[in-house]
Amino acid sequence: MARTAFITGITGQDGSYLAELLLAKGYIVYGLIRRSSTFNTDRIDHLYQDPHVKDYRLRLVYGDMQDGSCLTRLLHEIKPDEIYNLAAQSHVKVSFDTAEHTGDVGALGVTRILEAMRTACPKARFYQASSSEMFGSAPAPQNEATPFAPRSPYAIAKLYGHHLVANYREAWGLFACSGILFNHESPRRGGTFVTRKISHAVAAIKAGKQDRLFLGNLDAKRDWGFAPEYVEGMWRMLQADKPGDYVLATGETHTVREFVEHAFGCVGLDWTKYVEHDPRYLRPTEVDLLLGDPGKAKRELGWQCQVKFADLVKIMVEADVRGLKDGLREFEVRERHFK
Ligand code: NAP
Ligand code: G4F
Repeated sequence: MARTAFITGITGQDGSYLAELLLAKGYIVYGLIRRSSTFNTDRIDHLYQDPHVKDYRLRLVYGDMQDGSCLTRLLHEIKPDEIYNLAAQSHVKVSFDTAEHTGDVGALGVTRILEAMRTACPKARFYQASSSEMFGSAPAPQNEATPFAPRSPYAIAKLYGHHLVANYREAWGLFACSGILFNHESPRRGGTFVTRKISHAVAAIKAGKQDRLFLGNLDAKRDWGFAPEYVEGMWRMLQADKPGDYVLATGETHTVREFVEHAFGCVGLDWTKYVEHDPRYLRPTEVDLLLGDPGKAKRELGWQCQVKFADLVKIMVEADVRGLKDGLREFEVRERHFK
């Protein structure tokens, strides 16, 4: 019988890749979507309409991480085998402006879904989208044993969720895992995260549609990987013999400046002519250096990333260049990337 997965955050970057992966493996996939005034399912529309996704195996259900009774009802009805909790207000800078909301969704939302699972489907397997942001100012390289030192309301919300998962594992015996994922990107990355902001701007500048790119801190260092590989790691965590926490990362770190240099270099432009500093993109507290040690995931899950920094930049810039050249709109750029 087909296995059933429930994904929160299915309309986001990771949710869309994960849905694709699970459907390809024959799962029935339930995705939680929010009511919004304009439809925001563009990252998964190709799956919803795909004739190869037979028998309506992708099923979208309305709900919200802020609505615990809805989550409880849904899990009672669906009784999934696997739950992937990817929903969050995921923008670090925005979390300083919307701290309460970010905590409600990213921290209390985890309580709501774990409580729903405990009563409705305690035998299910649970994945929590924890984040390398939780390491904050902790010295690098960071792994599962590194003490956390969060530097934003977003990171603190994630840390609450992370500890709660460990508690529900110990207290109630749930099969619950946290993936401590370092930054992962793709052509489906939201346009206000720095990598996609850069790749899109490079394409627009090359096409003569934009003349400058305003950025904040160019010195921050991140461990950037390729999102489709990271969702494979999430799935592997739930197939393991026992639940645990795992770092997924490339094991390399690069500055934002290096990303900019490489991205402009992909189209033969000198970035210094186009990039300007804008203090509005600075954060009240910054995470200066993230560099992950994915050794445990390699040893225990056989997970290892293949796409490294230079290839990632190229994939993203080329997707945006193609998208603009063909006059594609945002969702069409993403869709083109599927094919
Ligand atoms: P994303 O593109 O921003 O997607 C976030 C998803 O959460 C969207 O589907 C969004 O739905 C949903 N969501 C937000 N608030 C919600 C609510 N109240 N109820 C239900 N759904 C809600 O994020 P992503 O990059 O795919 O990341 C997935 C998860 O991994 C997030 O939890 C993020 O914090 C975490 N994470 C990401 C990275 C990374 O580098 N990408 C690294 C570590 C951890 P709408 O479309 O309706 O807004
Ligand atoms: O792309 P960012 O906004 O990602 P950030 O803050 O690292 O968070 C992402 O990764 C986390 C994993 O570590 C996830 F948990 C989280 O959900 C999200 O996906 O910023 C990266 C760096 C920062 O240091 C920021 O200060 O880029 C710097 N930056 C410089 N100029 C900028 C800009 N960031 C953005 N968003 N916009 C700029 O103009």
